[in-house]
Amino acid sequence: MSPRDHDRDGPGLTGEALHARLDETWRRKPGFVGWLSSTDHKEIGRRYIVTAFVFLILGGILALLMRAQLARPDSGLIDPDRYNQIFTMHGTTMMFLFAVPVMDAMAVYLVPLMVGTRNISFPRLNAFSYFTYLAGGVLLWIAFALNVGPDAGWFSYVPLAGPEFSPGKRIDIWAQMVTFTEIAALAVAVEITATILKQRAPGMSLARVPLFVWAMLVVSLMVIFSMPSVALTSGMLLADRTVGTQFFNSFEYGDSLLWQHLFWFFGHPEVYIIFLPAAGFVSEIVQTFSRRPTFGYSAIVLALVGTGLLAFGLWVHHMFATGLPRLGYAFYTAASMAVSIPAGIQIFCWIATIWDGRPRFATPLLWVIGFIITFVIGGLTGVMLASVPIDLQLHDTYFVVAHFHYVLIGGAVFPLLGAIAYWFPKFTGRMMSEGWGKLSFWLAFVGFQVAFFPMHFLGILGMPRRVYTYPAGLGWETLNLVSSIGAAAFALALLIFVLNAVLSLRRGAVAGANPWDAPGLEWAAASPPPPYNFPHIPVSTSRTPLWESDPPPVVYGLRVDEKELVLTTVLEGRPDLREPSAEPTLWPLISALAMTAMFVSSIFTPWAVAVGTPPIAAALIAWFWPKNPKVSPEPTIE
Ligand code: HEM
Ligand SMILES: [Cu+2]
Repeated sequence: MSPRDHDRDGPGLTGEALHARLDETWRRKPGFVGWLSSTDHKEIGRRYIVTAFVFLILGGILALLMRAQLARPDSGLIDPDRYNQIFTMHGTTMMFLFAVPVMDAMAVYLVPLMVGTRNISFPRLNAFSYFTYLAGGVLLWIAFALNVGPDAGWFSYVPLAGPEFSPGKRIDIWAQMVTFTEIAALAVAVEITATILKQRAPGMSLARVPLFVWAMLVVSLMVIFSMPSVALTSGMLLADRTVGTQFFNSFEYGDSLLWQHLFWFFGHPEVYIIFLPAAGFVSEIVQTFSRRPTFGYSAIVLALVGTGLLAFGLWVHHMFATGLPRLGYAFYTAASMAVSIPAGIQIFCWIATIWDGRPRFATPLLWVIGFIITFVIGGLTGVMLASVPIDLQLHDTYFVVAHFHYVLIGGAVFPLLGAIAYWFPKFTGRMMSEGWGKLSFWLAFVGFQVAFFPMHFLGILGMPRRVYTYPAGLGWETLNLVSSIGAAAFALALLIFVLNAVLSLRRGAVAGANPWDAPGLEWAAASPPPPYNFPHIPVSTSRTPLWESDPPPVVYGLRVDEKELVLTTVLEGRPDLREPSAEPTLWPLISALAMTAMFVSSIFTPWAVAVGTPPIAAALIAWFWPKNPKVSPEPTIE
């Protein structure tokens, strides 16, 4: 027997022998260095998820501080300067360090499993992206602890954020942190796109791709088109502040509105970059717990794509109060209202699925129902704000704060928590407690409404956002107090959720591979999946493969002594090539460190760019240095 025959998986090599062989090939190196150099998408995804939740908790603590300050009129708990830092840090943390990264993180973990492959494409870039994200977040929070936290709001409008009105380092740090997180998000977008287009299991034609995966494909393309805009604009801001360019200075032929255009060209799609993955979670959860395929698959895919396209046509609705040409008002109002159509289509499809199925009201489905109710309210206030006269009235009041928390928390955090409860057994091998899960859901749902519904009225009564206090006698006292109590209840619910997750890690019931009787390929892997995900690459037979046959049919013939992947054709998912997946290495970490050194010191001197670039280049060259060229992959699988 030639060594080659021996080193393939096949009908002969099964059970323990196969597992041991694959484990040896795919397992990462032991110890701390092994941990730092890991390129396993599950390990990086898990790290990413945990880190994002840490930022959620930090951002949540800031939210509670604000609500404590606003609970009573004329409160002196927090001084105005700290308050400015706190709301800016809260918004920045939630958007840049929690909401987008957590969706990326879920995708990094889930997409390879859902499409039936052994690792994400570009696994080293994946490791790199986590470290850059972490560096950006740590930079921001260290600065905040040192009282140099940014204070110009999470969208840092110029001229307030410009050199004249924001001297010091606060805004520079904000601008660099944005760049870090955008690099991370772009890296993940590229990996996810390539994984979805080229690494799907044999048989998974585009018409069989799970809806969460579809959502992530659309989101990744949106990231690729929108993130450069914010990275560019934060770079221009930094240049204005450090080397005296005048991009945003209207007195020197710059244009301060340019900031808003470039920022919201990213900032509006960002909302859908957060919402569409959540919609993907919902489609998966609804399907499993209604025990029937999601109603209207093609309609949902079209809705996802439609949202992705429309989202780029309405950034200007954030700028209605700046004074625009009349035709602009009409166009962007129409586009803003039109984007509710694809959302509506999806909502009707989900309701139809539940209606027509045999629903089992486990916690994940409860979160979805809470999501539908809350998100619809947020959508309705969104349509109101899309109308220019109403927006001019309510602009920068608490009505807007109510609206965006309805869509961000209702539209993304609720589905996310449902998704964690749903995939928790896959992540950890254990079930989360249903009792504590239901308690956390009900407390969160009620607490959320109590916290944020009154803000609509506060806004209509004229309470502006971003004020650190207000005088008594304006009729705002009771509503603010109620809102703060609701916020505390909501925070308690999140705490219970997190505790439930932590305790279930040890004490939860052992799950098995497919505890919910779910149809997706990720449930064909063990729980938690081994480093190689699947002992044999599964074949997709329909949109709900495990409802056709569990375990699914598999292909044979991959090497077991090398990290080999199957590449398939973009449209039909026919097996095409075998390709080695990159080995783990420390170079992504070293590159990220070199980049961090350059970015952080460039806040202090522009020379850092010149001095800091060669080390980055050296690290990248080492990273991509070709070594032990692999046996060239054979073109087909037999
Ligand atoms: C316990 C839950 C939360 C509470 C009580 C809360 C409360 C608040 C408050 C009081 C403000 C300041 C409003 C102002 O003065 O203008 C605010 C702003 C904001 N929140 Fe939250 N929030 C929560 C969760 C979230 C989450 C989960 C997200 C995003 C995923 C988020 C995103 C934002 C953003 C983007 C801002 C704007 C910040 C700025 O104006 O610069 N919040 N929130
Ligand atoms: Cu918008």
